[in-house]
Amino acid sequence: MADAERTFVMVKPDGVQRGLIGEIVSRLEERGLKMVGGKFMQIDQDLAEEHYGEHEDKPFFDGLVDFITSGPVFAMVWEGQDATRQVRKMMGETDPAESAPGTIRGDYGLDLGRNVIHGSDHEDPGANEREIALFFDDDELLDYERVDEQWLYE
Ligand code: DAT
Ligand code: MG
Repeated sequence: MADAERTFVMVKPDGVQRGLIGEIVSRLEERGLKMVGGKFMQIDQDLAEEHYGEHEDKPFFDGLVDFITSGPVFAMVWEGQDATRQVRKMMGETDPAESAPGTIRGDYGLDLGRNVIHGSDHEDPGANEREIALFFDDDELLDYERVDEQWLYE
């Protein structure tokens, strides 16, 4: 496998409330990505502010922090070839209204502030590792082989 990497993915509170955890996990699993960590959790204020620190000066920051702390989320780490960029492509655009049908945000969202899923930014080098470390301890991430890997990668 070339470019094997890990990326941070999260079903946001709206996705949890709307019963979309299974659908989102299924899409990533069926694509061939491998879940190596998962945690159903409530994000507190400090973690929210750190996770979204790059947006602290934006007008939507407070609303974003309120939203992401408003209910449980399902935080995950997924591994695979070019995983960060591929997850972003599967998510669609930041605004669900601009996201193509077939993408997660394009199929399950309508509003920018309720866009169902988070994935590390592939255009921000190190964002994946930084976010994984923020949400998971090393011993919460598992190394294992999926039985289909020899059929997924040349
Ligand atoms: P993404 O989640 O696609 O990485 P981002 O990092 O630019 O997008 O922004 C983080 C989240 O903040 C995004 O998922 C939804 C919210 N958001 C972004 N831009 C916004 C805006 N102009 N108004 C309201 N919420 C916004
Ligand atoms: Mg982002």
